[in-house]
Amino acid sequence: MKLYFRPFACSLAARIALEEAELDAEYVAVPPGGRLADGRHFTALSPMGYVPAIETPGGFVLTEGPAVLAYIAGLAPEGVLAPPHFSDAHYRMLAWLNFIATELHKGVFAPLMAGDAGKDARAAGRARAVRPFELLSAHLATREHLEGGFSVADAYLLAVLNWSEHAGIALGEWPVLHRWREALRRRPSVARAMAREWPLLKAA
Ligand SMILES: N[C@@H](CCC(=O)N[C@@H](CS)C(=O)NCC(=O)O)C(=O)O
Repeated sequence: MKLYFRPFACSLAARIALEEAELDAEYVAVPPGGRLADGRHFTALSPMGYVPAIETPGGFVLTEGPAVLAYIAGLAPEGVLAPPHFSDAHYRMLAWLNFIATELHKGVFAPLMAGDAGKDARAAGRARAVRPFELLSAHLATREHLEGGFSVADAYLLAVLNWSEHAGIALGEWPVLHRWREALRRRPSVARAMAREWPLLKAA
């Protein structure tokens, strides 16, 4: 399986999941112009040009972070990347994936990190962070993970919270989330995934 990624983008969550479950994958960095080494343009795989995308040797291609993460979780033994199938916790984990994708990734961070975001747009973006950050802080104040044990939802949340400072959000003002991020960064799979992508980000 190939994982198409950009360093420290939301695709980092998929790399963390693969590391956590010790699943083999080939990691393909999508070049700035999108032209892949095999001659295809990345949009042939991911029509919006977005990472993450995965491609199996059999030609199965999947895009959209939450779906990609659910797919990878399904490849791992039960309980490693997701709560047991059909359990309440499993569906709550899916709800967290959607929450992170919509309320945080696209709702808060994407507008804040857009190159053309002016002062007012930034202020509005930071204001939109308050409700989901409050909700997450209350939830994680008494928990180590979003739902039961570590899951792909934690990996996605970590990938998104990594952008805080770049997006102009001082995560230190959210002590629960700041502590949670620091703790998760110490998890071996997370530390390994970040260490692999850090030099690529610096070189970009
Ligand atoms: N709806 C997509 C959005 C993914 C997305 O926004 N990916 C960003 C990186 S986090 C991307 O590839 N942006 C294009 C670029 O960086 O050129 C998903 O949920 O996977």
